[in-house]
Amino acid sequence: MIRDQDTLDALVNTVARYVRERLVPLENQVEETDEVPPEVVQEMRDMGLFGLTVPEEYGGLGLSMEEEVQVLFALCQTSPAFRSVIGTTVGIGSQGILFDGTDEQKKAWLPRLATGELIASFALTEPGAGSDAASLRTTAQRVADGMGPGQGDAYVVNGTKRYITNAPHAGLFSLMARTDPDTPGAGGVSAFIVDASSPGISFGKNDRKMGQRGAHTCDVIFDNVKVPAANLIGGREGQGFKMAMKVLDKGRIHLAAVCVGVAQRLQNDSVAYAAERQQFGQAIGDFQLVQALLADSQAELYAAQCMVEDAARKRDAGQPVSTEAACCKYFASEMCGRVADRAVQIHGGAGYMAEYAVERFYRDVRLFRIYEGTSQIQQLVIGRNLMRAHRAQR
Ligand code: COS
Repeated sequence: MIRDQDTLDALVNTVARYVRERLVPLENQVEETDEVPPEVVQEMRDMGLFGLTVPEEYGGLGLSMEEEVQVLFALCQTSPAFRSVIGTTVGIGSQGILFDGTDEQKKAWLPRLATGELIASFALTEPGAGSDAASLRTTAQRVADGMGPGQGDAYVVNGTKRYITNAPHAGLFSLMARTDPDTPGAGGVSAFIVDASSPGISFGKNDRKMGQRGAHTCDVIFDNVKVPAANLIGGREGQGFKMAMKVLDKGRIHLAAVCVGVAQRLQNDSVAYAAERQQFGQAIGDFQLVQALLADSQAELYAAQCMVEDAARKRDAGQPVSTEAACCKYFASEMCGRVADRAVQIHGGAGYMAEYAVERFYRDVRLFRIYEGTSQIQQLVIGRNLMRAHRAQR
């Protein structure tokens, strides 16, 4: 946690200026080349952005969730691909190690994540296991002395993971695999830290996506990959699914903050365009029907921001936030979709043209309603939690 407000303000202002002056001018280049320039990745390392959520004792900034979302509001007022550079490392790829890892695992891996030397990816989804994550089929079979005589036991991993963000750049995977083939569902799943350079790992082609060019996903194929038993997260089998769910609870607040940042950028562009574009002898922003579009977006944006800040504070206070996280992800991602739609509408014909950023954002934001749990999964989580809480009370 950053202890004084001035230091946090300085960090947020530095990020905001970096976005404005450095990243926004690169957006078209990233779209055309499908690559965030390597020098930008290095600048993000130098700014300490890879270590936002890693505790100070492991070399990071150790931001609280409330602080993290403030940084994200600023960082995400540009193409989501830039956030993706650090997204899995500060988020879903590393947090399981932080929550459930042993001291040795934290010491071995977190410092290199904090500097950005290693990129972390979260490997849960499979060709046959998307929303139904507990049905995953990748196996990890324990073999005595599997690392070689006297080198310790190994888990031998076989299976395919799909749509894995940052996989082509990853140094490590937080991998969920089935250690107990006789226990179907969540109970048989364990979590591992897997060195991405391990023999037997291969990668599919980069996926061709609707948007978010510059952020890369692909299949990861594990073919008899030996993982040291010491890399079983937390040292206990059968805990991997719960770890993934805890990681996603936090990830969903993180992603909702991303949606707020992107929606703010869309709103800024829309207001600027409405003030500049003249029709019928006046700025279109002076017409009440255009103002109504802006007002709807502003109200929703403000609501989402308040939700995210509230959920982050509750999480920092140690309260369970599974319901709040799902509410945030659900509302903020749907909000962002509506704001993007209105932004295109306000821009009129220009909004359909590639030379305006809103056309690109309109495609980019579609993913927010899908990954890290679809809107329908968030509804299901919220509804189930309400019913459970009610029954537990009675
Ligand atoms: N925190 C801690 N533990 C949790 C949890 C949470 N948020 N959510 C569930 N668990 C635990 C449950 O308590 C249960 O443990 P017990 O059997 O000991 O009680 C176990 O995990 C299984 O939970 P559940 O029965 O709810 O699992 P389901 O198979 O019904 O799945 C959903 C639940 C659908 C919510 C889950 O599969 C999910 O989130 N799917 C979406 C996956 C996703 O977001 N994919 C994106 C990939 S990453 S980009």
